[in-house]
Amino acid sequence: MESEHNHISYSNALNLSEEKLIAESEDILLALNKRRSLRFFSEKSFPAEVIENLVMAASTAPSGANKQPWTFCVVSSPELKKQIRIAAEEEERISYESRMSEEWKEDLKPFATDWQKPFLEIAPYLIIVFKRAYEFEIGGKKHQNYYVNESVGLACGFLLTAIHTLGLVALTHTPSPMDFLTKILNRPANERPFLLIPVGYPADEATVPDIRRKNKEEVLIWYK
Ligand code: IYR
Repeated sequence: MESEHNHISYSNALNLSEEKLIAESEDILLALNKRRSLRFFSEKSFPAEVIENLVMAASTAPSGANKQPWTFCVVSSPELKKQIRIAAEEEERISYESRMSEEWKEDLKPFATDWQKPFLEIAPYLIIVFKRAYEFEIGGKKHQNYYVNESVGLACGFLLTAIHTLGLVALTHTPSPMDFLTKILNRPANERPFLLIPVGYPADEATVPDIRRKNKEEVLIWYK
């Protein structure tokens, strides 16, 4: 391939046999199927270096034109966590009282959620993922990013998978609206909050809703 741009050779060769491919893919399914969104966290913490590695693992996700249009803000300060909880609960209280439809609240009944979000203070780390709609070029001109929601969604998927792989737990929390995070974390105009992800260990008495995953026939259609 002729290109004025440099390409480098690629290899991730494991050369697994077909049997190994099947066995290992089953293991991946079993492992990922154990992931659950947790709302009950332990106060127990772990080294910040772990979070940094997890964030950088997330940042390996594919993105439109490799713009990597994300910023991961990690909050461990108790004062900031408290501010975030107060602001999130205020928005959530209004949402549950007047913004969410009856149908929506009915759909949420199995999860037993309400406006109260104590996990925002209990979890040792809150990762607030911001999407970057555009970048500021030198001189202040705006340079648009591409497929920003898809890219940041993928990075969050990588992050959740990495967290789960360590036996840690997380919640994909979307207090709505989320602009309070822009203010509290003092983020620039090109960034918008995308997802708030508390990370930690599950509380000893943690429970999760008894829900089921769709089966193969419901999610997979073959065109052979
Ligand atoms: N943001 C609210 C409501 C909520 C909405 C959905 I869609 C969920 O899957 C879960 C909760 C809250 O966090 O309670």
